[in-house]
Amino acid sequence: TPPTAFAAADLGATSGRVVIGRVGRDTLDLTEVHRFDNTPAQLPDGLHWNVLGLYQKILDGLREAARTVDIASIGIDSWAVDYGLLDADGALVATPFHYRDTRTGPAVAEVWNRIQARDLYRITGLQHLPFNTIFQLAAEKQLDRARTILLIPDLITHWLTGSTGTEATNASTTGLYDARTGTWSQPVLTALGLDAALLPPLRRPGDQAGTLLPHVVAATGLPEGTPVTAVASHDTASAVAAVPATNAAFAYISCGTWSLAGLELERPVLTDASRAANFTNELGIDNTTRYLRNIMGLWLLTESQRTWQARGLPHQLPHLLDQAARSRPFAAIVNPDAPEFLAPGDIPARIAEHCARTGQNPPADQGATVRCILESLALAHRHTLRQAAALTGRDIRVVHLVGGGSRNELLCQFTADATGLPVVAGPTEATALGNVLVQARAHGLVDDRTAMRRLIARTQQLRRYTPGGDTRAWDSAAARIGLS
Ligand code: ADP
Ligand code: LRH
Repeated sequence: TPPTAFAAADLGATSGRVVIGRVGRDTLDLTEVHRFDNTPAQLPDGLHWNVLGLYQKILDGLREAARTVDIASIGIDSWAVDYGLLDADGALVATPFHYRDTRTGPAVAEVWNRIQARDLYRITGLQHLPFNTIFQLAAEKQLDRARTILLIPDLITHWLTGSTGTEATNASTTGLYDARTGTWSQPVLTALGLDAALLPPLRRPGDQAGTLLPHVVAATGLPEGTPVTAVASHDTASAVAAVPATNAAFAYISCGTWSLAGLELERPVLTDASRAANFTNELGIDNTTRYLRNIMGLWLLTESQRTWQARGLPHQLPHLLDQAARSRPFAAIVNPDAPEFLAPGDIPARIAEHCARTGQNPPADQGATVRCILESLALAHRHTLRQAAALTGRDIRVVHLVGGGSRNELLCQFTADATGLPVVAGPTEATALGNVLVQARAHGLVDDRTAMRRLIARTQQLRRYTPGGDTRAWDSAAARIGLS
């Protein structure tokens, strides 16, 4: 039998793509049909996503996919936490905010006044990030006009099909979802005074969300009745589903705009120690727990590149990475998760300030800045994985690094050296592969999670990095910024 083709639309914070995944008995092949930038817009009231533009690009990609091959189903995933509001007529109330918008500052304390952070963690198991949906909703000025809250992939799915639902892996990033019961948390909603009717019913990865609306059929050339399948619509959940692990003692780092580093568990860890370490218990496929922590990730690099570009300085990745490779090791180290790195702006200047504050000489040039970013990320990877192992009593034998960051050889090698563990890098498009394989599984083409991972391990290009270098140098660099 010939392979079956699925379309996956994957929206990352830096770029989006539509890919075709062809899945056969023992084959898996991914073809990118459309890639586009995801450029947020700073408006007078704050930082927003251009969701209509992204939707249009997805339609363009689907049209290209339809021209290429028969598409059995479509899956949509994106970054987490952000949402659109629909009014009683189903119209978008306002342009969705970007999670890097700073409006949630005062909302955090307001929420914790209504429900203590400790109680919230015991229910949701969610790490504290100032932009979690729960804080955004507390800062939301348009809630009175809203009848429905839709997370970004659910909003796109709604525009494609007219159906309304919330996919559960992404719901688990809101702060409104009970990690123990797998339902919206009524106690949390009550504490916040949020009407449960605003939140659409939950869907699970593999559920059918709906079929394309007639005008979408007309716009894309896809056949009438083409289904949209709920995938693990949180991009990180799709990426973790596609980690090509063959050894049970694996850790993963989904490395792109963010580094999401952690373990796959059978159940959440809701202890005070886990909360103190700010680990999250987000939902994975098959009701697994994604026990991980957000690390600031390659945002530090892309945002530095943006600053340099605006100043007319060299900003191309190959050049910068080459300069970094030639720079002196451990000249400057920062804690990548310092709050000042979250909002858009002049990251190189903030790194210099951070160094000055911590008694270090600021990086001397662009190469030194990039080296500082990559070594600091490797140290944060190491710190996070060690804590994950300690908090769960798990052994880690191998680190799978997936996402766009797996193409950064320096970062992969640094991560192996810092952790003292072998790093298996790839696939680069883990998220899109996870999206495709959840659809393929819903269509009966793949048996289970293990089979999905084996198929990826067998068919995708992976690169192995062996730990080396001077372990003690990493130890002392870590100690310098309290990341031991
Ligand atoms: P997201 O889904 O969050 O938008 P991706 O997984 O697409 O992120 O990863 C994007 C990142 O991957 C870029 O910021 C860049 O740093 C890195 N990257 C992409 N291509 C390369 C490459 N050829 N070499 C090194 N790094 C790369
Ligand atoms: C990665 C990601 C991450 C979230 C952040 C908002 O794209 O989904 O898992 O914490 O974006």
